[in-house]
Amino acid sequence: MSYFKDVTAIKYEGKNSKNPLAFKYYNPDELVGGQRMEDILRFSVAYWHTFSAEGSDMFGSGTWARPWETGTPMERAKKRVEAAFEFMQKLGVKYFCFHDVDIAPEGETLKETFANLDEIAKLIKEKMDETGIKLLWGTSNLFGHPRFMHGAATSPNADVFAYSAAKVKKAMEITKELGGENYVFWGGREGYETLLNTDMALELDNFARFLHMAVDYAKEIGFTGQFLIEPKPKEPTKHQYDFDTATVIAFLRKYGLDDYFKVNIEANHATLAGHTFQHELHVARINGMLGSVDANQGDMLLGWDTDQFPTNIYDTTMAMYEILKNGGLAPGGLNFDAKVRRGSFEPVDLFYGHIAGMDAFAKGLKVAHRLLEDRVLEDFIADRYKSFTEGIGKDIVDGKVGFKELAEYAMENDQIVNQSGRQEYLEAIVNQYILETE
Ligand code: XLS
Ligand code: NI
Ligand code: NI
Repeated sequence: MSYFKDVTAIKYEGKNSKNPLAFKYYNPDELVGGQRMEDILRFSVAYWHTFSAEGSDMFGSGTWARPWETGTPMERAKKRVEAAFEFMQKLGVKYFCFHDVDIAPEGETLKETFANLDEIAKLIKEKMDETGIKLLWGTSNLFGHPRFMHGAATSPNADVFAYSAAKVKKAMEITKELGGENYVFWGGREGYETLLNTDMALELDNFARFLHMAVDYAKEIGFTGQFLIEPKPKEPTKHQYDFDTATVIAFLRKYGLDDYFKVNIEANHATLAGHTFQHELHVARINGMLGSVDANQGDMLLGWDTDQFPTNIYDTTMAMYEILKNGGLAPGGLNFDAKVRRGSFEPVDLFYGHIAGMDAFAKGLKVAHRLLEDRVLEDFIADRYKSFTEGIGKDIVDGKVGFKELAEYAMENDQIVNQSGRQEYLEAIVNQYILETE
């Protein structure tokens, strides 16, 4: 059974191709800085948006009516596996990610839920072995079901905390079984609506307890994948505890968890937090915490998580700039946590969305590589801060002076001369690199 009959394997045809089902920039075997593009970019397909979701929104039901979504919940889950692997093979993406509930339906009891998961995980394993497609990360959905109305690890209800632990334990076991290279914790409903009913201190302590238990259990079962926390500032709760990268790092350090976790940066979550995608990547990188990326983009005019396919080349360029400076993302990758619009309801739109995103990142990679090779921003920035490499600046950096010495120095040097930051000049150069890169 084929679900994408009209589509054959997507090939690289180069920038002059007019074929919408071909890559214009993404050429997996092409070397960029001596490394294969595919190995740098490590693209991944998100199971939930691409195979499980139905295209519903707050105002209307699903529009996508996927041909594999027919029959009983377990029949649908099995057909979804078929569709997923056919899609990923044709697209030429080597990784995928899932939540427990994306792959198998919940049963009446937790036991039944786990049995469903085991059955589908077995099918997935067979497909993985057959195709060589790998699991970038697994996770557990701790936000969809009504039982998580007040949160999961930060719920005021200890039974929910226990239930959540059971789900994460199982999802970790399955992730390990499938050779998952990472495990993600996105906060879901870990946050609050009002302090009138919330013990924030206890909720945060409990959240940390939960994550410590996860670390302990990973050690116990020998799961060696990287743990990732995915920051997000709003949705579903008004105040999400994992607001942004800086907040997450402070939390991890406070609770002694920073050696075990890195962050999974999602572009749309960055912009919802009032940051650029690059800012979040940069904060993670300079703290040694950049683990993986949920590649998507938001809409400047909309205040929610629209999870669109990333097509903005300026953003992908600056993202790849940070990723290259980070020495890549492995064992993380670029996971398309992105969905086609509700009106893009045909299965072929899934290809168009991914191809657009892959080409945008491939182009961004090439531009970023050239920017770095030519040290365009590097040299400018080094020069801008050169006052800290000599004289009084060096003394500051070397810890040789305090306020007293600095005051004495300032008395003698109080006619300050500054240099231009040259923002527009630099923006023009970046544009030139984008336009000139083949
Ligand atoms: C939701 C998140 C979610 C995580 C995985 O906004 O992006 O999809 O990536 O739970
Ligand atoms: Ni995400
Ligand atoms: Ni999102």
